[in-house]
Amino acid sequence: MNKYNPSEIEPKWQKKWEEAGVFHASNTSDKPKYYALIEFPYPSGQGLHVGHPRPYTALDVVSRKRRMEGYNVLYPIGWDAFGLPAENYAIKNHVHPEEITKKNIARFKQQIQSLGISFDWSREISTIDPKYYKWTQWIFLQLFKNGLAYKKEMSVNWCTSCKCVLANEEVVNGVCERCGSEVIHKVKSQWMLKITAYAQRLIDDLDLVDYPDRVKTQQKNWIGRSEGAEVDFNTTAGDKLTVYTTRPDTLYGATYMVVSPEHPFIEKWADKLQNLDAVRAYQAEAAKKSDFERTEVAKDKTGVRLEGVEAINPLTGTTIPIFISDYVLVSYGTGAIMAVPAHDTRDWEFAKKFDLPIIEVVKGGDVQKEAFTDCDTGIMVNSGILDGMTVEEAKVRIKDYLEETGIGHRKVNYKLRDWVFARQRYWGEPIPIVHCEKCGYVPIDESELPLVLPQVDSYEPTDNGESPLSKMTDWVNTTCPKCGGKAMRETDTMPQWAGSSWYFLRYMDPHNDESFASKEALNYWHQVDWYNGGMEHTTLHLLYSRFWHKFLYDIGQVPTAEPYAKRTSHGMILGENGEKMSKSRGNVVNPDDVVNEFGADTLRLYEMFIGDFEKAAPWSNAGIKGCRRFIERYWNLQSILVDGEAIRPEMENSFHKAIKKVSYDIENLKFNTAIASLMALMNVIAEKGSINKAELSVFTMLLNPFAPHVTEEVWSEMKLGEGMVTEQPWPKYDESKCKDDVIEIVVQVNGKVRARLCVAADIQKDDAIALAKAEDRIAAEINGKNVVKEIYVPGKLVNIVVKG
Ligand code: ANZ
Ligand code: ZN
Repeated sequence: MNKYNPSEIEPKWQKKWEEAGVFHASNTSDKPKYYALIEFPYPSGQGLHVGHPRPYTALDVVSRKRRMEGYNVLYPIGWDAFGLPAENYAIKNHVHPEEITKKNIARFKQQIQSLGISFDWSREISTIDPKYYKWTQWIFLQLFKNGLAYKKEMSVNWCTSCKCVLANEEVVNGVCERCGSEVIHKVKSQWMLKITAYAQRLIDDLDLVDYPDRVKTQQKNWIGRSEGAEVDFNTTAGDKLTVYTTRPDTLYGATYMVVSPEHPFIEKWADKLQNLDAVRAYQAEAAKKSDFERTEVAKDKTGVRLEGVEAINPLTGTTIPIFISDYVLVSYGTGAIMAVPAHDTRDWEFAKKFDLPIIEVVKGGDVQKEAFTDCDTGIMVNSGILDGMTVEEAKVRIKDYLEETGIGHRKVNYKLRDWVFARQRYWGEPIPIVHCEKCGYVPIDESELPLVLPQVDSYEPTDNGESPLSKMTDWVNTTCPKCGGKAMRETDTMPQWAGSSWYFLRYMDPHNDESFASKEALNYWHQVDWYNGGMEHTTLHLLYSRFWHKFLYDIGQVPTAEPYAKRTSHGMILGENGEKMSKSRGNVVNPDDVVNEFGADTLRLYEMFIGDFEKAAPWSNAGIKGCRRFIERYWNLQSILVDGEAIRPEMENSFHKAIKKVSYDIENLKFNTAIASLMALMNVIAEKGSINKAELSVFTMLLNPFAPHVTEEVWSEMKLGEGMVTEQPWPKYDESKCKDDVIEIVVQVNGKVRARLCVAADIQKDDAIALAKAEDRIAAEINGKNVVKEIYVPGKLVNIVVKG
């Protein structure tokens, strides 16, 4: 027997698998299909991180097990390769983003291949490949043709450092998610995708999928459905000011109104406003703030009263003032509110500051001292037709009343905003639209796709916020596909999230030039069966891709309403100190170093053993050494191998239990306890001092999904069977052989628990009772008493009934 040498056997088996094509999925197979998916990586300049192999190995374990169970498995990989980091790096180092991206992909590929993940490399895709983004552009055109892509002047998040528009999701705590710089508002004409048209279905269809509760909850909160009413307030300017409220029951307590600084009525009313300068100054201040800053509850309330225009409470007839304040957002509801200081905290603080009346309309708090908000069970007061009702009753009554009188109507609102689908940057998919003075926005002919991203000399963002493509006048100036007149190409590019919104479909048929995937391939693969990815993508990629998929479903392009049947999420791998790995903390572990020192099998085994898959786990060098030792113990089984075509009787229980446990645990994300049960089995074998061929073959098959290289080597060296381990059927267990050999039973005296005993699982009644009576505590308890009854419930308890 040779010494265990992973650096020799690992590349050897990787080559053999690739040559034999054992991980290539077939689009025409009689086997049942299984589609496992991990989030394809963004090939960053840092190379692979030890966090990457955690999900890759987990679904590799599942995929390898599925193949052994007889499935035709699709487990693909590709590159999410457009985006800012490469572009920023390119600008800094004066290399073309394409060049640096391709270099990064090559490095990532080599690193991932060294791990022996059973990806089907023949289906590798890259979002920057024109053959791929042809179809990203094609889907965009279908969205446009169906009225779901539109251009709109709007206030957008603008990163002062990236000089780029950001989606709401990319603004975290008021700063740019990527660079940490301040985010301000800027008005720009933007391409938008109408994801809001799918808001309700994105909530409802969560019932169709198997996602963790925390993922479903986050998506629902992000979509933010609320039920309320829109109410019209007459104003002295003549226009009706419409508000959205979730509490129309508090209408009698509305003592003033607030419009957002961007509300269009301010322009409309400009000539009526006596303090226009102060209003304008306030608008300018507000434009500098992020939504996050503006709506923070703790923030000091500011605002300016609109002098010259007033509103009338439609129920009380009272004249009430109108303010502008930045705590009301232009992008939610109608951009205007009725303020009820007695029952809303922000309104209360504002009212105190500006000395506005506070009228209690729900009994129960002391509204002069603080807002009484937790009032769902309260009784209405000072509320005319609503007096004496519960809040719940009042909500229904007032909505009916608003509708009867035409003052307002029921309304459902969503927090979800339409998706800003454009960046003023170079490194992205060109948007295949031209602008013609006569015809407006016109899609380019589908036969002209892909619209290839032109080579440019300078890919720096421009200071005026236009895309670098705008400087390429030759490319920009074109003819209108509709009227043949002069037209200009759109120069913004698509956001990072475009390519990842449908990539899982491309894997089904990655080389198709006629369509994004053939109908046959789509019908065959149907849907992703198991998708694992990071929690940080819950409200971004996961929501976006569900939206695109639903759209494709609606236009008859895909067979299912939902893209992913099941979703799971892994925890992060932290540094040894329990902190996030980062260069600045100096705690980054490079997977290449681990592979070189210990081998890929050890890294894989350790990544699966490190802890609860769904939770964050700190890296540990001691832990990795332990995993390496375990693999060596497995390797050394070759030296105690004896003949034998069947598992020996005295080993049956241990082996069948291990098969059952590993099988169950893999399906339930309990990779760590699956490995622990193999370690326990190893101890049983060590105690026995030998292992026979049948036993080693089962052990090898169970360990194979975790440590595929070393198991193939032992399988072939010890001639355990035909072909590769990968091609063997997954071991089956016999339930009757899984019984625990020792069980714990309870011993009662007169029905009260007095002792617990470990007994043989198949113990007979007489023996169980004899053992129970012999136990010290029981013997003392029944000593000198009259035993009137002895009961044995098999596998559970002995009860001794005594008298005297
Ligand atoms: C009166 C009222 C009384 C309100 C009360 C609340 C409590 P959700 O549940 O998040 O949908 N609102 C409406 N539009 C707004 C905007 N553009 N910017 C800031 N706030 C806005 O919240 C709906 C509530 O948030 C609405 O109901 C409105 O205040 C406020 F005791 O109206 B409410
Ligand atoms: Zn035209």
